[in-house]
Amino acid sequence: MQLINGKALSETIQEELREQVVQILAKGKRAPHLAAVLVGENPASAAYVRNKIKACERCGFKSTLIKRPAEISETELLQLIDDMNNDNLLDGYIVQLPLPAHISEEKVTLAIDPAKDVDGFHPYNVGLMTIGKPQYLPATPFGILMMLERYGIETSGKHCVVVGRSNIVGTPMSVLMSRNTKVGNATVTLVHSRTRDLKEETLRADILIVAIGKANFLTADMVKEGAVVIDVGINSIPDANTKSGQRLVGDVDFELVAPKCSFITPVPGGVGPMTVTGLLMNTLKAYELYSK
Ligand code: L34
Repeated sequence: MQLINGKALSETIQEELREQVVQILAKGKRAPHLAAVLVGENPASAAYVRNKIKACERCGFKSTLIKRPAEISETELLQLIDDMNNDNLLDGYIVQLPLPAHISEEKVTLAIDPAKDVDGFHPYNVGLMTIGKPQYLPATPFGILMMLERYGIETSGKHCVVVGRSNIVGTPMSVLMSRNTKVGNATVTLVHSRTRDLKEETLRADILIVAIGKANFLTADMVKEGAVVIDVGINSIPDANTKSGQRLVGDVDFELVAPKCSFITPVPGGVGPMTVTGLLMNTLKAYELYSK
């Protein structure tokens, strides 16, 4: 069993990004600039956004954190988005999800200029990805592709089972793994809450990508010997032995699943840091494509 170290790989790729920024600055140009909008006080969202801002600093990107109270109106948020769309010195931005219930995530996503949509969530970018002409890949699937590539994990002809059909992970992941690309060419099965015999499907997987949001959902009896397991879940569970009284776990019962795997990602330190790195890659691409 080999651990896929997302944290270390992130550091390597972020170092490469930093070198590219050094080259940009040496030409007398400005640094790439990412903004992140954080609405409300969700501690998990705050932690993720903090990691994004810290990564920008490490790579020499300019970053702007825009905090707004949970009570912000939809109109005010849409106005902020309009301002960011018109800011020529801002290459890309994200609006961290989830948003408070009174704000339509769909309206917000549609308001983002696709050129600045470094999350890759706008339907225009989803469409480009789906037809194999991607502009920005959604950061988590992008991060997973980079992991598979850099760890030399063969995907062509393999049976990939994706667990979960969210717009930001499961659905795009299933599309990307089936495309005719370097990391791709897999035969993909997408399973979800209505799948009749989930275990029968997961047991057939050479590559299992689990993004369902339930702690310890994937147990050892659901995994084929030698499978590659990518754990996208990030769940906080009570743990009396930690200072905070909580601990992060994925969707995979890591203890018992890991011994069966050829490769497995840990939580934390697996997919999460790669999501952050995917976002930075997209921001540099936005800069290269559209900065004047
Ligand atoms: N708009 N909303 C938007 N874009 C995104 O790409 C996200 N996502 C998901 C939630 N909402 C979003 C993230 O940023 C999930 N996500 C995310 C990003 C980073 C990390 C986890 C999830 C991460 O850094 N995880 C660390 C541990 C973090 C901690 O200590 O709490 C890890 O090692 O897994």
